Amino acid sequence: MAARAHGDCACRLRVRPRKTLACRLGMAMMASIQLGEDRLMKQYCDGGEAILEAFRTAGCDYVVSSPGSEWSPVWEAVARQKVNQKPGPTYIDCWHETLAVDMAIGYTQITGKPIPVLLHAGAGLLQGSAGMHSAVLAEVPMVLMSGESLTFGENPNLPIEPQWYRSLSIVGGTQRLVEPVTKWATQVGSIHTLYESVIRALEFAQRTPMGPVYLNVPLETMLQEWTPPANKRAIPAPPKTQPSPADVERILKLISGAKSPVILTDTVGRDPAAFAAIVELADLFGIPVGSGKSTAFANFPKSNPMFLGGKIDPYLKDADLVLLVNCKAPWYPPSRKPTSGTIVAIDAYPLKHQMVYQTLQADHYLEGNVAVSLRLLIDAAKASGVSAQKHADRRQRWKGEHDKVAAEERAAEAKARGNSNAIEPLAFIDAMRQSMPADSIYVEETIMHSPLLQQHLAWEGAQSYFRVGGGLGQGLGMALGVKLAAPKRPVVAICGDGSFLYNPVIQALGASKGSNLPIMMVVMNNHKYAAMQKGHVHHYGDGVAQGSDIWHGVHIDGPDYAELGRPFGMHGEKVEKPAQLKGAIENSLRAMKDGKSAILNVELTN
Ligand SMILES: Cc1ncc(C[n+]2csc(CCOP(=O)(O)OP(=O)(O)O)c2C)c(N)n1
Ligand SMILES: [Mg+2]
Repeated sequence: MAARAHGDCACRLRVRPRKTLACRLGMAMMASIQLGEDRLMKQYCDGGEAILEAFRTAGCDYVVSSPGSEWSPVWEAVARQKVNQKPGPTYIDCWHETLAVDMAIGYTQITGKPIPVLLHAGAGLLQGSAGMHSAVLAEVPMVLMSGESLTFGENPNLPIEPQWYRSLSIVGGTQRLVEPVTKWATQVGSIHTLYESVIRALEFAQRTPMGPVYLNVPLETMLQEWTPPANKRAIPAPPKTQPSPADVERILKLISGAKSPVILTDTVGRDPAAFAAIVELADLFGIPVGSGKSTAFANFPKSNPMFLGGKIDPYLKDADLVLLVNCKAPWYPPSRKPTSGTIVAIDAYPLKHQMVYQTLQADHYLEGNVAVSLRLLIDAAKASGVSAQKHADRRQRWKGEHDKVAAEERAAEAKARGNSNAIEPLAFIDAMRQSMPADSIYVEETIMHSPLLQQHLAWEGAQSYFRVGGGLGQGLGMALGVKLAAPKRPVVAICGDGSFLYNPVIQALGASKGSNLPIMMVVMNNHKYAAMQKGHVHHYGDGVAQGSDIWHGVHIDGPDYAELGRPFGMHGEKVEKPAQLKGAIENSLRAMKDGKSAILNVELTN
């Protein structure tokens, strides 16, 4: 226990009121720097240094935090890092915990690298827990930390501030609060285990199943003297797991023997290498690729002839083989698979601990890093003589279907454009198709408009689209994290009006300005929680609410969202007529080039 570890401390000094806490503890000072006559800065070597050194060793680019009084040891270490001109992570302060966690998610979705997130005690964890839930669902590697006290001021040599006694503590430890929304959560009870615990957490979060790891680091642990390890090692990248050659051979046989195979995927585009591999596999065998119902990434180039996106369903019935590539919940109800064909689940981790119930109806699994698994299938297929010519007919057939779907999409867009009085949702999406640069990244947090956005937004490359999952209110933070990781690409957060209002909006605008992260925010404004109305009618189609038009949980009497950026010097436009769309998007792109975020409040017909 940390309390005992503190008792073990070599500190025997009497408390003297004017001495610093660290002096009283006898904490190690690496050196002192004289900054003029009366400014002597003491350089401590304590738990704060251990934590920052672990971040440095693991190559973390950033630390994101929302402050709490346990973090002075780390703030002191970050200040030392700067004064000593030592390379290390950049520290970002956020005004809200949800924002801090979501920025880390967005950053990691692009880079694959975790960002440590420092939150406050139990209260900060609870505020950030929606983001943790999302990170668990999306298998985003992340390390979260917060603190507690173990001595509550009873140690005369360690006058811990009284708030830890009065209101901050959680019975049983803060880790209890986040156990269901993290992959692993524990307390670090000793300065002797702190450095390696942080390193391990950063490594552990990146192992399958990837996810958020939480460390509760008591103040008493962080305030102790720390001796850096003599045997410091560089942290290796996580190895890529792969399926056995026998499994690869078995699945290749099924693919080679299938007459009408289909691929369904939700998240293969998480890894650009897997995105490239699935394109090659689909092309080699002439297999159409459809979007699963939990699509959260750009998984396939929109213009590729093998892509059918959300229009795959009619073809599932006749599929004799369905490859579920990163597709965790392909049909509903779960047991009612739409085909009598063989089901193969290809995933690093197909059976998800974070799902209460799941059945993939899988006949075979191919487990291991998905990019590696797909590449092994492609290489084995090529080695066995499968060439582009072999499935030319099938490829031609699916190109025909793809072209048909694309023609329907263009026709629907033209029809929506035809309404010159009011903005139909598809007319807005069409304007984005026309005006946004090809390298744009969309972070989408809408509900009823989501299928339309997924189908009609244009993208070709990996990491062009991210859907926020788990709970509303996270799109802005995620978009800011994406921008942090991809500063050269235009980043757009597209939210429903209801979804936008769940976000910590002021805090996100502050982070955009403070960290120089110009993004475009679009509110698809139908003035309601349309999904709630749909759900109500689903269960009470002949009920009183429907009959009397008395709705609850539906209408939103929101402000003009475009005005909200004004105190931050941002661009904002209320877009009420279709003719304004193009100009508003171009103005926003210009604002972003000038380093300013933009908010578009797009008034929609529905
Ligand atoms: C944190 C959180 N609270 C509540 C909900 C429940 N919820 C799901 S969809 C929705 C409505 C969202 O409204 P909007 O973004 O305007 O989309 P629309 O329904 O109009 O398409 C709500 C409240 C949720 N998903 N997450
Ligand atoms: Mg709405």
